[in-house]
Amino acid sequence: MEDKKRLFSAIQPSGILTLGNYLGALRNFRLLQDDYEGIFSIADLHSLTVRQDPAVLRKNTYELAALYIACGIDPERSILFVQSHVSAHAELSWILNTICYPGELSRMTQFKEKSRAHEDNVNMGLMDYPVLMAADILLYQADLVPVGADQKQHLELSRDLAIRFNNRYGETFTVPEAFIGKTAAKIMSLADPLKKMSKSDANLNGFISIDDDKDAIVRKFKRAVTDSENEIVLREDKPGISNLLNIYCAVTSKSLAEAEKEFEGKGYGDFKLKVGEAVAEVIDPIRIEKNKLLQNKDYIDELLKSGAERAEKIAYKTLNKVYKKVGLVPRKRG
Ligand code: ATP
Ligand code: LTN
Repeated sequence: MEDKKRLFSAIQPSGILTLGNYLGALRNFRLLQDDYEGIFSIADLHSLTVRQDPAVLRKNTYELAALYIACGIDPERSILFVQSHVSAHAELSWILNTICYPGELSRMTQFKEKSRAHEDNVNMGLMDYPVLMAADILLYQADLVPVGADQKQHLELSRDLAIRFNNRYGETFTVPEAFIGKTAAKIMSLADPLKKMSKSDANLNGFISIDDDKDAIVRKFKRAVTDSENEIVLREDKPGISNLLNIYCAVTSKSLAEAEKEFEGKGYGDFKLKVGEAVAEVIDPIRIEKNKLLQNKDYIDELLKSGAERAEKIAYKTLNKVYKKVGLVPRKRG
């Protein structure tokens, strides 16, 4: 374990996760945990940047913990914890705020999109979101951060802040690398293939949720927006079909050439059904396992408790180093 490089990632408990979250993020977490020391977080503080119903947020936090495990995160080997349980995240983000400039945050794509989507609640947290994310990553001296393509810009800022801090105060942080999967880094909405599949989409037909059963999954794929041709190939002017092909390859591990060959001469109806069935085959066992785990809240509480204890040890080592570097007087104890 000591020789392994370290990996950190997090997901917000802001709703029931989608096929996009699974293929773009969670699935890679599981694959990478064999080669890295994995640290995975439930980014509940990040979720507060858009309005949350407190009871639903609590429920979604447990849902996400169970989902991590159902997707194959091994809580013995990897660390799984809730972000707000380790207060060093909020503390380091304050320090990083002092070396980050408003212009860097206001030009972030996610900030602009979410400001538009939540016009009535454009709060400071929404703008500061990437700084808290940098704190998450830098606290653990992570070498690698697996995320979907939409988070690339935030990762760049984490790197910039690490380098800036190191230059100003001396070597302190590992500069993290993003890991963005090749095939499923950006799964698009089934209802509008030019838009990212997102769990907060108001159009329920746009996303496949981990809680959808086979019938719902197949129904949504049947309705997926495509085009008026009949060729099943990956092409820029065919975003709907390309998205479905991408999904099919990701869930079956087939290559694009294999998939295109398999569906040569077939109609869109057949193709959509096959994609739906293949997705259901992957999602079904995960949903069932997640719901089974949710029956045992005590077990999840216990895991999260020990996860926070393990995470805290690493996080405070970094935070103490940072406080010292910037000139804060250490508190005397005893
Ligand atoms: P929201 O809709 O609430 O903004 P989200 O669905 O974008 O949320 P996040 O919690 O922000 O989900 O993201 C969790 C992880 O899933 C991130 O690594 C993100 O890059 C990845 N991800 C999100 N949507 C997709 C997608 N459509 N395709 C691939 N990866 C995705
Ligand atoms: N912003 C991320 C969630 C997140 C994250 C992180 C991802 C919060 N902190 C640290 C990687 C590393 C998102 O997926 N929307």
